[in-house]
Amino acid sequence: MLKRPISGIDTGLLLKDAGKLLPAPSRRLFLRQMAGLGSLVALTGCSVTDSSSAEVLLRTVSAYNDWVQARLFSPDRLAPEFSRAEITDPFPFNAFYGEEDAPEVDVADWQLAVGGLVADKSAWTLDRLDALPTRSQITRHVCIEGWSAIGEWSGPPLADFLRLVGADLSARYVGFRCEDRYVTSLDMPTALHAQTLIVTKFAGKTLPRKYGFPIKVRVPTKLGFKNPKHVNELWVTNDYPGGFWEDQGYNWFSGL
Ligand SMILES: Nc1nc2c(c(=O)[nH]1)N[C@H]1C(S)=C(S)[C@@H](COP(=O)(O)O)O[C@H]1N2
Ligand SMILES: [Mo]
Repeated sequence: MLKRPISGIDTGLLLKDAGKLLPAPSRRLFLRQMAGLGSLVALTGCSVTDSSSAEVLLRTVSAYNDWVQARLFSPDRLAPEFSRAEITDPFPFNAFYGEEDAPEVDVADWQLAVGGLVADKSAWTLDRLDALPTRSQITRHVCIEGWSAIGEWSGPPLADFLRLVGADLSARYVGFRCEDRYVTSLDMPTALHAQTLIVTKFAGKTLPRKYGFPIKVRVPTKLGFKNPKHVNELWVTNDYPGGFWEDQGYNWFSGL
């Protein structure tokens, strides 16, 4: 696949890493069409002399990819929805720890903190969230680790919530922090997407502990790691918030 080997670098591993930095559709394109590091170098004008400049190069490609994807993202394009018969049962669990370590939240103590560029920073209880109009949808969750599953999630659209609290809708990001200290963030157009929900119910019932009780944010236009569970803080900002996996090199936009 490679036109010319570069000394000191395991080019096969490097390409595998490069692939990981890119979301699925671009990753496939990348692996199928890239002639290897030669064309990567031609594309960016950087030369790869050691693994740290290779890393810089790959991050440049990933950042460029975020930029392209953000511009291609159409707020009107909907993720496919499925029938009840297509639901995956049992639905897989995933987190950066095992299922038995999923946070146990006492809803009496729980609040959703709201901060950043919003007019009303008052915290939300689950009852208050439950009083908002909800939407239900059956969509496919796609994990970067190579599995996908179809489930039914319901709750108030995040867009309605952001409008209600007087969020600055021209801000760039919405950040999320969770009970397990997981963090992720969305671009504002995705946060305002019609299918992006503050989920309070899974399969029509109270969201189970392992799937994010009391709330998760379901984003069917993004990879699974951009769907935070056990969210207890949300903030609107123009400062790049990053995230747990994003900070370890996963492509930030990660659209589907
Ligand atoms: N708080 C929190 N949210 C999280 C994660 C996590 O570790 N902690 N993992 C993410 C990843 S990688 C995936 S695939 C999904 C898994 O959600 P599930 O358990 O409902 O399948 O949750 C996402 N949200
Ligand atoms: Mo994931």
